[in-house]
Amino acid sequence: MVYAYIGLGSNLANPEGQLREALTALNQLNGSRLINVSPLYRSKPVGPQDQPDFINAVACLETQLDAHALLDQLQAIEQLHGRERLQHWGPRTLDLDILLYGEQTISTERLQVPHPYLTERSFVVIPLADIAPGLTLPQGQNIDDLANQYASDELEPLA
Ligand code: ROI
Repeated sequence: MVYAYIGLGSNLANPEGQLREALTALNQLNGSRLINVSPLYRSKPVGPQDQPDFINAVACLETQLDAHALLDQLQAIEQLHGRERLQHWGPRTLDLDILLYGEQTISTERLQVPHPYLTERSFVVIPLADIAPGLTLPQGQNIDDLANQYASDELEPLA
C-alpha cells in the first residue's frame, strides 16, 4: 500500500461537479481508497489568461496500484469526463496528475514523479499542505515552508 497524492483541476463544464465526480471515481478504483481531500479552491489560470478560472484540489489515495497502473486509471477517468487537449496549457474539463507516489522518484517517458511543477504552483502546494502538513518531499523540501511562500490570497476556497 502506498499513499499517492493526486492533483485535480478543471475550468470547463461545471468544474466543481467535475472534481466531485472525479473524487467518487478515485474512491472506486480497484485496490484503492480515498484517505483525504483538501478544500476545493478557485485559482487564476497559470498560462494563457484568456480562459476561465480553475477549480483545484489535492486528494490522498491509498492504493495497491503501481504508479503506471494508477496513471492508466487516472487517464481513463479523464477520458470519461470528455477531456480534450485542444491547446497546450489551455482550458480542460478534467486534469488528474500524480503529484507524489509514496516517497518514490519516478522518471519514465510517461510519468515524472514528483510532478515537475509541484513546487511552483500555489494551487498544488497549498491544498497539499492542507492535507499533509509536515510532509517532506522526496527532494527534501518541507511542504509547509513551500506553502508559506505563497500569498494566501492567490487561492480562494469555495464556500
Ligand atoms: N492553472 C490553474 N490555476 N490550475 C490548473 O489546474 C491549471 N492547469 C493547467 C494550466 C493550463 C497550466 N493552468 C492551470 O494545466
